[in-house]
Amino acid sequence: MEAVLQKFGIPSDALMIPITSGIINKTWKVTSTKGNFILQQINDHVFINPELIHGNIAAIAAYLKKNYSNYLFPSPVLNVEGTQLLKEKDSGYFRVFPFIEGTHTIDVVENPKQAFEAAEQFGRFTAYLGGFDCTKLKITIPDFHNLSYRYQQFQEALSAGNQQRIQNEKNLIGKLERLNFLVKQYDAITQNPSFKKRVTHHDTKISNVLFNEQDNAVCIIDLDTVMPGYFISDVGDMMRTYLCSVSENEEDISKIQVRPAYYYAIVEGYYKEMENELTAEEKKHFFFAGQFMIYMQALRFLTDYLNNDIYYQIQYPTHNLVRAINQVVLLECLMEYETEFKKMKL
Ligand code: GN1
Ligand code: MG
Repeated sequence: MEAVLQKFGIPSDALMIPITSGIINKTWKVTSTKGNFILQQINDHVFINPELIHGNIAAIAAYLKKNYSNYLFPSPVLNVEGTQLLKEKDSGYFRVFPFIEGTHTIDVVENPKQAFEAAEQFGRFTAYLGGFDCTKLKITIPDFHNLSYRYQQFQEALSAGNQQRIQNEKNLIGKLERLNFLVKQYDAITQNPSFKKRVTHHDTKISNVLFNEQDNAVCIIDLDTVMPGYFISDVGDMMRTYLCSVSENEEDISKIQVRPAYYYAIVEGYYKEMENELTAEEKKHFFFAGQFMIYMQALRFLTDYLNNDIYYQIQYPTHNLVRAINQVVLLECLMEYETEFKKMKL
């Protein structure tokens, strides 16, 4: 690590504190006499070609700088080789971001204002990049939010996965299978010309927004999965992570509830930037966005559990199972609000 820091011009005696909210890459806050930074080691099992991420970030940064010069976009720091991405022979890919002073991240949304602010930020990102040809972006993870593909991976896990785990989780598996009408609705969207592909963040969880001390959102971070996509990915992941007062890691399912005020805050924040961009057909699917993302995440967590935890970082053996159950409960809670939320004129 000392060698890595030095290659980014950071003194090797810097203090490194792990940030554990992400479950793919490894992240540290680095405090040094040269300033504060965020250091990341990219998970190159998940991101097979990290160069693609940095090509995307550079293209977007250049567009935003030219067209929205006041937009705060934390670009990675250059290393001694003059590149953003450092490849170390034995330990993989590293990059460093400037730490934006006076900001912090949160892990659960504590008030509707935070939900509004975050939704506005992610909406603004897509809206500002409306003139950027999203097909120029490289696909950093193929089929990332392709629900059909995720369902197929789930089915593969059911035949080739850990037999004991499959046996024990029959009920949960059955529940997810009965929800597969959501896959059909997703497939219909992919065939519907009224659904547009736009520059999509694909990871709009609340910890990917930096807030200042007044609880105002300052900017968004984590552009690793920025790719062409549907708005349901970003809006859906906001619902998945802002509607409930506890995170996907909560074991006590009695704490999993949907907070209507946060739903309305997401609509308002996102609409502030995107109302004129979305087609009427897309607007009709606003509620579906939440079902789509929560269902996909439940499938992905359970698939990983059945495959013996090869994808997500876990803290204990049943962690992915707990996450999958949590997401199914959240999905059921959301579906109880279907009639109420769909009354909102969108
Ligand atoms: C992963 O590591 P993190 O938190 O940025 C995952 C997301 C999931 C999320 C669930 C590349 O994101 O898709 O929604 O975990 N990212 C990847 O916590 O798989
Ligand atoms: Mg991420």
